[in-house]
Amino acid sequence: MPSRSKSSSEQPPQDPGVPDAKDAALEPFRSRPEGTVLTTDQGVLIPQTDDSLRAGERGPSLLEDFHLREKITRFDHERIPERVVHARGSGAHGYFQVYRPLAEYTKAAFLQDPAVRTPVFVRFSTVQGSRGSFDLARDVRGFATKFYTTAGNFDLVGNNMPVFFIQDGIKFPDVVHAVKPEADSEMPQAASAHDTFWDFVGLAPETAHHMMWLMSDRAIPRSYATMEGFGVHTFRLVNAEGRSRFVKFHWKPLAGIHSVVWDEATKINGMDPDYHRRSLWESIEAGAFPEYELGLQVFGEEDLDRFPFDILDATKLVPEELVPVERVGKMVLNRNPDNFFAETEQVAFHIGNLVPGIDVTNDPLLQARLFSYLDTQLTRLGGPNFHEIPINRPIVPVHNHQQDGFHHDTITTGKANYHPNSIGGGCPVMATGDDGYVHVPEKVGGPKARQRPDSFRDFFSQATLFFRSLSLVEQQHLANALRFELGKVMRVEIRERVVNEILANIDMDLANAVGPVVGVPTVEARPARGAGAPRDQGIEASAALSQLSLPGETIKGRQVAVLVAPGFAAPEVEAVREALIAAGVTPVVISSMLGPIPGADGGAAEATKTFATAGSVLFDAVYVPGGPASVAALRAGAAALQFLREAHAHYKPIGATSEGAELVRTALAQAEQAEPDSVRGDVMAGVVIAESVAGFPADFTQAIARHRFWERDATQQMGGTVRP
Ligand code: HDE
Repeated sequence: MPSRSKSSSEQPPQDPGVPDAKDAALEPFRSRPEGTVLTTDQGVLIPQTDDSLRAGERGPSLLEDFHLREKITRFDHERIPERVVHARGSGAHGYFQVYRPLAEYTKAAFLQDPAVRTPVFVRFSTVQGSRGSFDLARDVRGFATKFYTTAGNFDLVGNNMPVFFIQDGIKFPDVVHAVKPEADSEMPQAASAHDTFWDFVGLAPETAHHMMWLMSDRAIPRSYATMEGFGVHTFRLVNAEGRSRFVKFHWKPLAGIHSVVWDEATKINGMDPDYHRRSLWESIEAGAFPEYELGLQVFGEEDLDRFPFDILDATKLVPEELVPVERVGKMVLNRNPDNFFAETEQVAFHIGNLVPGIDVTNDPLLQARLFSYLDTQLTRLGGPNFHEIPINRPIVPVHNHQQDGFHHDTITTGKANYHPNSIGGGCPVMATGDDGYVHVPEKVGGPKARQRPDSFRDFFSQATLFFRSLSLVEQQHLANALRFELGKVMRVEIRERVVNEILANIDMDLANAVGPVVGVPTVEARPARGAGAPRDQGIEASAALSQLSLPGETIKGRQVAVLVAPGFAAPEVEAVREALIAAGVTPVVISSMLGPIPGADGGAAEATKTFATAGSVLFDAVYVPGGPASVAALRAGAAALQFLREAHAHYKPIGATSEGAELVRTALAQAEQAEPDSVRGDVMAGVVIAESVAGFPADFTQAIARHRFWERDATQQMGGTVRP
C-alpha cells in the first residue's frame, strides 16, 4: 500500500552545507557543462556551431540543417510571459527551523520539531515594474516563501507591508491597471507617480491605509534582508484536536528594518538597477545569510469583539499592542539558485498551497487569490503541469488521477486513472487518521448578493494610526513622497480629490504639508466616497509601525566603501577590514584606478571599484584611512570629497583614522560652507574620527548599526509635527 514516508521529520538537525531534502531532490535535474561535448537536444554530438550548413561557400543556408533550425527555434521561444504583477524578482534557497513545538496551535508538520530544518525557496519582488525594471522603485515588495514540508508544500505569499490596497479581489484588476504604466503610452515604468494610480486612490478610499505605507520609507528598503514580511490576511491555525484560532503571519528581519532615502533610490536606480538582487546574491556568497524570524499573532474567536476592525478586511492590521507577535522560528537564506530561469522565474506560488494545520478565512481578497494563483500559471508556465517543474515539486511523493496536458512528464503506470477503482487495487487510497487535509467546518450562510459589510467601511482610522506612529523623520519622508508623487499628477482635480478627500481625512497636518506644494493651496476636508465613520482604534500610536522599532541584531550584509590612494596606511586598512569582515560586513576598496594600490609601508590593497564605477549611494558607510600621500591625492581629485559629502548628506556613518580625518573634515566643511574646525556638532553625528586605529573598529561598527544619523540635519530632528 503506498504510504507517505515520515522519516525526514525524524532526522537529526542537518549540518549547514549538507544538501537538504529539496537540494537533493533538485540534483537529478541539474546539468553541469564541465567536461561535456556539445550536442543537439537529441544528444547528437555537434562538431561545429559557428557556421550554418550552406550550398557552396557563399551560397544559401540549407533547410536540412537540423542543428541551425533547432538552435534558432529554441532561441525564438526562450521568453515566457512575465508575471502580470511581481514580474521583477530575485530568489534564494534556505531553510526554516521552528524554536519549539507549536502543537497547541497547529498540527502543521513543519512547526513541531525544533530539530528539523524545512527547506524553503523565497522569491522577493517589486510589483509594478516589468522584469527588467529597476530594484529601487517606490513600490510594495513581494515576499513569497515556499516551505517544502514533509506534509507537502506550504506557500506563504506575502508582502513587506501588512495591509493591501483593496478589500475585495474583484477590484484587483482595477488597482493593478491603475498603478501599472498608463494604457495609451505605457508610461511610467515601475512608478506610482502618475494620474491613473492617484485617480484610483482618490475614488477608492479603501486604498488610504496601504497608500500611506507605499509613501513611507518601507517602499524603498535598503535590501531584502532589511524588510519585514507579512502574510497580510488573517489565516487559521488548527491543532490536532481540530481547534482553530486566527493568525497573522510576520517575518521579522534580524538585520532590522532599514531603508534608503529617496535621493539615493533615484541615483541607485541609475548606478545599479540590480541593487537588491545583487545585495541578496552577494550576501549569500559572502556567508552573510539573510535571516528572518517567523512571528505569529494568534487570537481566538473570543478576541474579535475587542477589535475595532474586521479581521477579514485586508486593509487593516492587528496592532502588536493588541496581540503581541510571538517569534516561533527562524528562516535562513543560505544558497543562491543555480539557474535564474529554472528556479526564480519558474517558481509558482499559490496561496492555496496549504498543509494540514493551516487554513484560510473568508477574507474576500484572500478568496479571489485562491483562484488567481493557479489560473495565472496556466498562461505563464504553459499548461496545468507546472507543479512538475523541479522547483515547484514537493519533497514528498505525489499520487493522484490528474493526467495529461502540456509538459506532463510523470509516467504513471497502470490503467486505473479514476476513483473509486478496483483494477488498480483502489490506489491511490484515501489518507486515513490525522494526516489528510480537512477544512475547518465553519458554518456559512446568508443571502447571495454583491455586498460589503459596514465593518469594512472605516477607511481612515488605521491610516491615521500608521502616520501618528511614525517618527518625525519618517513622517517627513512620507510627506516628501506625496509631494513628489502628487506633483507628477497632471490633472488638478485628481490632486484636489486626494488632498481633500483622502489626506485630510487621515491627518490635517499632513494634508496641509502636501496640499500647497501640489497646487491645492487651501485644504478643505471633504467626505470620501463610501467611507463610514472612523472607529477608535484604542491606541494613539503603535511603536511597531515605525521602522525605528526594529534596528536589528546584526549588521552583516552591509557594505563599507574604503577610499584609498597610493601611500595609504595599510595597517589601518587591514585592522578595519578584519573587524568588518568579522562582523559580516564587506569592505570595498575604491580608488581612482582598479588593481593593487600600494600602501605607505609596503602593504597593498586591491581596488575593485573606482570613483567612476561606484558612488556613495551604493554603500552603507565610508571609511578613510590615513597616510599623508593618500589623503593628499584624494583631496586633489574632487571625487573622494564628493563621495564623502554625499554619504554625509544621506546621513550615513563616516569613519576616518589618523590623517584620514583631514579629508573628512574638508568634505564636511565644504558641505557646510564652514572652516574645517568650525563644523557644527550635530553635523558630526555618526562621524567617527580616531587618531589611531586602536578602538576605532568597535566605534565604527556601532555607528554602522545605527544605519542613519538623522540628527545631522536640524530639519529632520524628532519631535513636533510635519513641516508645512
Ligand atoms: Fe498577488 N498575485 N494577488 N498578492 N502576489 C501574483 O501570481 C493576486 C496579493 C503576491 O514571487 C500573481 O504567480 C490577486 C496580496 C506576491 O512569484 C497573481 C490578488 C499579496 C506575488 C496574483 C492579489 C500578494 C504575487 C502574478 C487580490 C500579499 C509574487 C504571478 C485578490 C499578501 C509571487 C503569480 C512570486 C503574484 C494575484 C493580492 C502577494 C496574478 C488576484 C494581498 C508576493 O496570481
